[in-house]
Amino acid sequence: MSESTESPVLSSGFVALIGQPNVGKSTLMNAILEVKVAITTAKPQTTRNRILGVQTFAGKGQICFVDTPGIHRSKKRLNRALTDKALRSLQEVDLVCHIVDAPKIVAWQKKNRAAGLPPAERFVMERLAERDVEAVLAVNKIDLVEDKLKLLPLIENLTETNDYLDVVPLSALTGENQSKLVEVLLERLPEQGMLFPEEMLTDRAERFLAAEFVREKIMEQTQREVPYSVAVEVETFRDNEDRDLLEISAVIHVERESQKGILIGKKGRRIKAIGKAAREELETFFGKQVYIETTVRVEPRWSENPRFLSRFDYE
Ligand SMILES: Nc1nc2c(ncn2[C@@H]2O[C@H](COP(=O)(O)OP(=O)(O)O)[C@@H](O)[C@H]2O)c(=O)[nH]1
Ligand SMILES: [Mg+2]
Repeated sequence: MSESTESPVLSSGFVALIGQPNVGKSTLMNAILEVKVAITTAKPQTTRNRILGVQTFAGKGQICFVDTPGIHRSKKRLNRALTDKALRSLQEVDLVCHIVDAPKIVAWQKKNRAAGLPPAERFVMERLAERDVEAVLAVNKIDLVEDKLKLLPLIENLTETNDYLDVVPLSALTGENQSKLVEVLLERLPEQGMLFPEEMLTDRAERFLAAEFVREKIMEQTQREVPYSVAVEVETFRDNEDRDLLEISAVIHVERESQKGILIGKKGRRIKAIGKAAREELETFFGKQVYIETTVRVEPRWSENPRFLSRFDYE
């Protein structure tokens, strides 16, 4: 048997996307998948679950991303559960992709006239170092760093604590250098053939994705504590083939009566706007007309309630 007739074994494996809240983990995963499976907003702590996103690169391999909640220090039960969830995923993957927000760190250094890292970033670095995992560093949002010369000293600061296999500056928003990251990840993953069928996108059910799109619209359209006091559950997800329509009903749980008032808004205007924005997003995703009905329900202090947290797979 000559070796030249054998096709090469493709690389594949699980890559955890980890980092502080709001550094662009979900945006990066969606960009590489070319589909939005994880919701993203300008607010921190948008992601609350581990979400698998699979992309197959023909002839090269398959990357199975594990998008995670942001790692941060907090006293709140929900936030601690989310950080724990992210840290646990470190142990369950082949490779870690640590993402940092370049312009944010540069701004912090300028403000503090310091060359080190912000405490919140050091917190993530230390958690990584403790676990002794193989990691690649993705220095994100370089589209917002005007002076590209600032990137070199920044990368030096970032690589002082941990030994990264590779460092890739990139932008998840513009796509700059994204293919370089893909290349680097594929190189580092084991040669073990495909783990999932080529058309596999995520392990999350349609019901979960629908609830997440609704939560994204709420997070975008509300302020202060309200985005963090909301949990969304899809009760009905019915494909009405006669009418070629997806029928969805969602319950929006809030913690207080006042939050219910805010969500519904004057003459129901806000909930209507949320429903409309969610419907448009769902129609794009499912490629089908959607009818969506929402109900707002008060569930006092759900974010401190272990039973509720596990029902939503937050804890
Ligand atoms: N300018 C810029 N914004 C980005 C980039 N990547 C993510 N963002 C924005 O950063 C915010 C947080 O992104 P998200 O993916 O939700 O962050 P996550 O909490 O780490 O998952 C969103 O407003 C994104 O649009 C980037 O490369 N450049
Ligand atoms: Mg996220």
